[in-house]
Amino acid sequence: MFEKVLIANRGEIALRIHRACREMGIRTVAVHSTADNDAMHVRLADEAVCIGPPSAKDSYLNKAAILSAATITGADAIHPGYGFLSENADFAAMVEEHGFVFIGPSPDHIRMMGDKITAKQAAKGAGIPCVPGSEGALDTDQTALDCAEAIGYPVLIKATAGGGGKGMKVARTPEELREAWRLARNEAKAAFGNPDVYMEKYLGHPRHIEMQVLADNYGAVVHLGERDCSLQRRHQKVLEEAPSPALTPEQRAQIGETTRVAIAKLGYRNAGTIEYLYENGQFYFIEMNTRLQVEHPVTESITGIDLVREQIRIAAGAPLGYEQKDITFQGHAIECRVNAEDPQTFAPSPGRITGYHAPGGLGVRVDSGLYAGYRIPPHYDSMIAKLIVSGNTRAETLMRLKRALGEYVIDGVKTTLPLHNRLVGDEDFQNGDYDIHWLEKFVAQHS
Ligand code: MV4
Repeated sequence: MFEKVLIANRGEIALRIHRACREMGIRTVAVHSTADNDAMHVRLADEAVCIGPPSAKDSYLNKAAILSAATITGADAIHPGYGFLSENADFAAMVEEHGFVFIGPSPDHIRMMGDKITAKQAAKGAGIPCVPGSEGALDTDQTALDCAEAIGYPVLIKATAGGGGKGMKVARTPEELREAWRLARNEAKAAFGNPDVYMEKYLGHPRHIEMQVLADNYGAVVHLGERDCSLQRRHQKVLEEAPSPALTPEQRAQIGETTRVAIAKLGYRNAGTIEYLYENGQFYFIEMNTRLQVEHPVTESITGIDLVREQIRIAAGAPLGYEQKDITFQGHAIECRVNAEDPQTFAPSPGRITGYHAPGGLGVRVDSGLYAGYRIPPHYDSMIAKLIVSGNTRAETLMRLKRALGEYVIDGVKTTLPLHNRLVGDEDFQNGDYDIHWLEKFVAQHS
């Protein structure tokens, strides 16, 4: 096992990784920008190295500074968390070239899944159901028109270097498609330096359901069920739950087994998430995330498996040690992302936390680096806490969530807690009756 792990991240996820390391008897190295001198992840770690000024590109994205910090502290391995360098194949390769272990998949798998066309081709080849669409990139507008004719309108143009919704265009007619193809290519070129776009049949009202997998270095793979992440605003997830209110145990077992077998075929290792759109009882692959995800705690809640510990064990060369039949799902879990934002306009609200009280009690988990007196820097993502609530049933979880939200006090900055309070009181939400567009309408109604 590793003796020392460098955590190449900040905020709640740096704390989350530190906690897993501490329980495993592994020492931790925090890295931080000058804006994070007083951050909780720096205080808790065994050692801390300042790697640059506030701007992420000069600190948390500074590959050379992070590798230097690993060298001078004698770390064995680097955990990238989520965001920042977590899905940067070049960084993963550099980590290995410098003699450290990257706690994640191989650089080749990160690269394959980072390009949405190669990701989809790989998924399809491994037996994962995909959205009908173009074979690869659409190099001319005539290719696009022919493809749309074959699959039927409406269609969606997506950037191969995209993901997260950037550079997507819907087209309902050939005229719209010519324009969408041109615009999407220009946007993709400007945003990612790669103009390649591909096409999919546009699904009008899907849910966003993702499957969690764990794979060791010896071909063993398990799935840990799904998370329903349909509640998003502008491609930012707001609340996630496991299991999905839309699936039966049989549907879960079926898509889970298809996913598990495919991940084994791809020779993937470590933790991963396969994102699907789910509509009319059918699953359609859209992307794969090759990192730990923000919403991983809801899966931990219903499976009892510590995903970060498993990532570290796998990276250290340990076998999984259990099989699919050993994985059981118990109860329900919901995660609320708490952002330092105006709950109406979603404008960022950084600043000093003047008062802080986190909820507690049975089935309540708060992952956050907040404390009274902490100053939230303006340079990074606005997510400041995750409230994860679990119960034996969805109904019990909802009651407990309402109770926990009522206890949560964060003074000094605006937060999205009032949005969550409204959400848990909504009838559609209580019935699990929502798709990927539902939250945008909910937010519009309440502004
Ligand atoms: C789609 C889609 C409808 N049809 N693909 C948005 C982000 C990226 N991960 C994929 N996205 C979508 N792909 C087809 N063929 C609708 C979306 C989409 C979406 C997906 C998941 C969660 C929220 C969303 C909000 C708007 C659009």
